[in-house]
Amino acid sequence: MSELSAAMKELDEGLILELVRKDAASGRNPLEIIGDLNRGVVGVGELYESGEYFVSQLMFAAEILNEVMDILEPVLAKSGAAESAGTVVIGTVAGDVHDIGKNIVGTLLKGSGYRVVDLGVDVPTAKFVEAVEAHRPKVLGLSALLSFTYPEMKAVVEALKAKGLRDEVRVVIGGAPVNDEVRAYAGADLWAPTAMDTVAFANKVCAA
Ligand code: B12
Repeated sequence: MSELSAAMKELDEGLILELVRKDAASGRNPLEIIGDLNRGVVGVGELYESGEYFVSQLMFAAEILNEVMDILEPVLAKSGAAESAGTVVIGTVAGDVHDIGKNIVGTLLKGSGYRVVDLGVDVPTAKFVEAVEAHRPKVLGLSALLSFTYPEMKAVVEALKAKGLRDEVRVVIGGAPVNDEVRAYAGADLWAPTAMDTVAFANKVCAA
């Protein structure tokens, strides 16, 4: 585990911000920095599951990541294409407020030149449909980390069908416990286990 991953796992805010600033200034690829942080966050999740960390520590991890993203977004923006590669709408489905992974996905997409319309968390089905109607994205990203919110993803896909919008947009789903079975259940086009899969998928869809 790198020093940055370990600092993330230990929630050493000062050291994390110092290392990220240093790495970013030295020209280290921001995607590698995010990779290190991701490994640390997985460690945070494990400590939570084993009872060593509590919800307050998870919230703190999310706060630290938001601060880190404030540092990395301009770096990612500089490395992205100047013109918009296309529009992507993302959001976390109704009933679910997890947003760390979704925010990473949004940041990476922005860094790759996409216009990202982030609807936030706990987004009702109707709001996803309105956003697809208004922004006509080629890709819609749905995030869900709670198993009981999987029906919400299916509901969004069904609502797009009912409005005749389903053929216009590719639906990609993500979030730690999601898998290809959930994708099939929801009627989505792709399950993206990592943020980079989302970017690769958007690149493929938008280039077509
Ligand atoms: C942090 C965290 C929280 C934080 C969230 C803070 C925040 N702002 O997001 C807080 C404390 C609020 C929280 C609350 C709860 N949580 Co919680 N939480 C987690 C935890 C530890 C880490 C999740 C995380 O951020 N991971 C880091 C990110 C980077 O990873 P990621 O989300 O997987 O994202 C990557 C990919 O999945 C993908 N991706 C993610 N989103 C998207 C979106 C798109 C469009 C795409 C394409 C890809 C993509 O790309 C990302 C980057 O590579 C997980 C444990 C775990 N192992 O995942 C539990 C976990 C998700 N939580 C869980 C639970 C049960 C809850 C609560 C119900 C707890 C409670 N009893 O109150 C509440 C629910 C609140 C709600 N209504 O949403 C369970 C869910 C179980 C299940 N399968 O249903 C988990 C799995 C823990 C567990 N094992 O019990 N939680």
